[in-house]
Amino acid sequence: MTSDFYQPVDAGLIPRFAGPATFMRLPLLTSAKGLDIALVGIPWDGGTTNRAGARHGPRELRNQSSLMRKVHHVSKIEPFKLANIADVGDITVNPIDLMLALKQMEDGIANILDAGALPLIGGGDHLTTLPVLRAVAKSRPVGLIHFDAHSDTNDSYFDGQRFTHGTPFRRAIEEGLLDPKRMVQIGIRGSLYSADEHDWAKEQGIRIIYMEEFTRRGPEDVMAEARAIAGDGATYVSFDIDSIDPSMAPGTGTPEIGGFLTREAQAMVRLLEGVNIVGADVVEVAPPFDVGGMTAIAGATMMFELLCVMAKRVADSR
Ligand SMILES: [Mn+2]
Repeated sequence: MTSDFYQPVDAGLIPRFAGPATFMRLPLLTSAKGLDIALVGIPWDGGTTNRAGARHGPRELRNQSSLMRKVHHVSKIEPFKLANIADVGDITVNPIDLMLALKQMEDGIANILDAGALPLIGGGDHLTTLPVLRAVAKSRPVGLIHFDAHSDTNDSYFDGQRFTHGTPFRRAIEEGLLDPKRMVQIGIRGSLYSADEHDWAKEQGIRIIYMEEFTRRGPEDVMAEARAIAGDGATYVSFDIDSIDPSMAPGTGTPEIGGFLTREAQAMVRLLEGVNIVGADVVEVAPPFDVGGMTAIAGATMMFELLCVMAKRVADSR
């Protein structure tokens, strides 16, 4: 089958360690015009409350994504045959001016959407998801399937600061970007600031599936519920790498033990097949805390898993 779609550099001709690193070894474009899915980096961690470093995530995700091949080994999905996909580079973000950075991220994602492509983002800390949602959910609230150790629905930090990587989903609900009744958070765990920390989220109608419940039920059962919560409507998928156990993904700002195995996370993302995904991200990969690139390869692999289900949906909707 021949195709006019962009293809990764052929690893049979040019070895994986050669050449400039782009997401999935795809061409680097200056615009998303003509693409179905745009792979884009947001190198910014200005919302991080503790250990910074996710600003370096996109570059290392690109590097490790050179290990991805063309065909998914379980679903046999071939994303680069099903959809036109390329790397559109990084959104330029001011590392000092938080409010300006949020505007730059929103505008950058809006440009991708205006070109007719779906964004698949390599972050960046989790506050990057807020401006992304401002662009993606501009015309209507969307659902959210959210993998994370943390709910990220706190109100504020440091004497009233409302924009941090612990607050994006509270802001997004307040701004009408997310329908909390179509939101599910999976893998939540770790010590809390206070016993009532998740009460606000639950009062909004968010379904929180704590790690202990996931362990009891397993990926198939949990994802059947997640798909039912998201329904047929437009849904965003946000994957925080700290949902994975730090023994497998130590390079992140807020590690919490007792997390997903990488294979459990992969199984869950595969079960997103058919969901009406309008954008997705992998966030909080912080290379300064990584060990031998193992967190970045987990992140790059999750991006490939997401790319497969997104490309399949694009092709099926054509
Ligand atoms: Mn998070």
